[in-house]
Amino acid sequence: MTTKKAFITGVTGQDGAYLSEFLLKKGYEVHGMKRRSSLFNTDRIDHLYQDPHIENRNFHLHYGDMTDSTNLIRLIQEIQPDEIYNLAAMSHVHVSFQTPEYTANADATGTLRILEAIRILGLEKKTRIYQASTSELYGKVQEVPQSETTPFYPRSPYAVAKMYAFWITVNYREAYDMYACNGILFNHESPIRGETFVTRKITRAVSRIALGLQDKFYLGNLNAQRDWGHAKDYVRMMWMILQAEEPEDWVIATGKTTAVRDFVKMSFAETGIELEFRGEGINEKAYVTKCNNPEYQLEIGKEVLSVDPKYFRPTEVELLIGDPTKAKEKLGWTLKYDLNDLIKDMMKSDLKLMKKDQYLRTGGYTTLNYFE
Ligand code: NDP
Ligand code: GDR
Repeated sequence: MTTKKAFITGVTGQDGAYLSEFLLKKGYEVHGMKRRSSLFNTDRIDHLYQDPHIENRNFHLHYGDMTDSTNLIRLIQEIQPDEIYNLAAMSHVHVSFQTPEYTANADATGTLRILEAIRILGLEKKTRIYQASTSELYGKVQEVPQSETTPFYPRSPYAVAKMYAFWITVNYREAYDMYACNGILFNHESPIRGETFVTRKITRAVSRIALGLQDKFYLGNLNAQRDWGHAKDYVRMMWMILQAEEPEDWVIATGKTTAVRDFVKMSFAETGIELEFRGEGINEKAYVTKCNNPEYQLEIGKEVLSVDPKYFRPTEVELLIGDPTKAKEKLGWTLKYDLNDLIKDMMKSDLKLMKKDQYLRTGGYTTLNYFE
């Protein structure tokens, strides 16, 4: 049996790292595309790295960028992948309001570049393509829960760019008979989630506050509701989507939704700290009402969270809740993690990380001043 080759764009991101690990365990030869950056940006995949001097490697990294067609064509020509997972994107919804043109270039036109590369190279019959679509396409609530037939109403430059990527993927599938699929994935998180997405921002801040490294933190819209799953479950589905007999588009979600405010309460509860929220809108704050863990010395009544309107978005997505019935029935989609498991996993990891920070501080190694 010949080894299957996968090409992953966005290999250094949360999903790219979990997917690489998953495909390597399945026996794939994995090729990942990373961007050149002035600092190392491979933290999430360093455990998979293989020295380029050893023979028979099965994990390869290539420099590239979604905004560079010739680079993408050359890479795909060299690799001749059986499967492409197009995960690279400017993936932060709030930031996309500040960098709308770049977001369109990387997320929308970038997807077109991959599809065109396949056509130019005549790989339509060989290469299957997974496009990282998103629940952000649903945007302004039209229907709940949201399924493959719910109309789209994108609410950010990111979502509009991803909507183009969704439809160009469908169009190339229909026009050129390509095996190209959209996975409409709802929010999925993990201990390696980017630090500025709300779940990781919360689990990091809660860990630091519990350990006395920080007094309080600030969030935006506490009422937003999201259907949060674990990234490990979701990358498995990316692969299953490309193993289906026919190329289709799929909603992947847990079917449950939770408000940002409740995610905060649940994260604090992991450290034995209970909270009460008082006030409304921009005046809402959270205070400690109980501290059941002797390891953490938080005084009752301490204010640990305020709202800062700078985190509000010009147009917000208030409620996401997915209906994964199609994936459950046709692909056998099952979840290994629920929200409690996810928060436990993230809190355990961030507490460990912050304890390391605490030890470094105590030892006097917090900041290395290169300019002294
Ligand atoms: P991350 O932000 O963690 O990772 C994004 C990846 O894309 C990183 O490897 C990043 O590189 C890379 N990248 C960004 N811009 C470019 C570019 N111009 N050229 C090449 N690479 C680039 O995202 P996730 O792993 O969370 O998400 C993966 C994909 O799934 C994204 O497309 C996202 O929009 C989509 N998605 C994510 C969901 C989620 O809840 N996580 C839900 C639905 C869809 P670098 O490390 O150098 O920044
Ligand atoms: P989202 O994720 O926009 O859903 O996009 P994010 O975690 O950024 O926001 C979720 C909700 O929390 C609210 N919120 C805050 N968000 C951030 N980042 N920071 C805050 O301080 C804060 N306070 C409240 C937001 O307003 C929002 O309602 C993610 C990304 O991974 C996308 O790439 C992906 O397509 C979608 O999930 C599905």
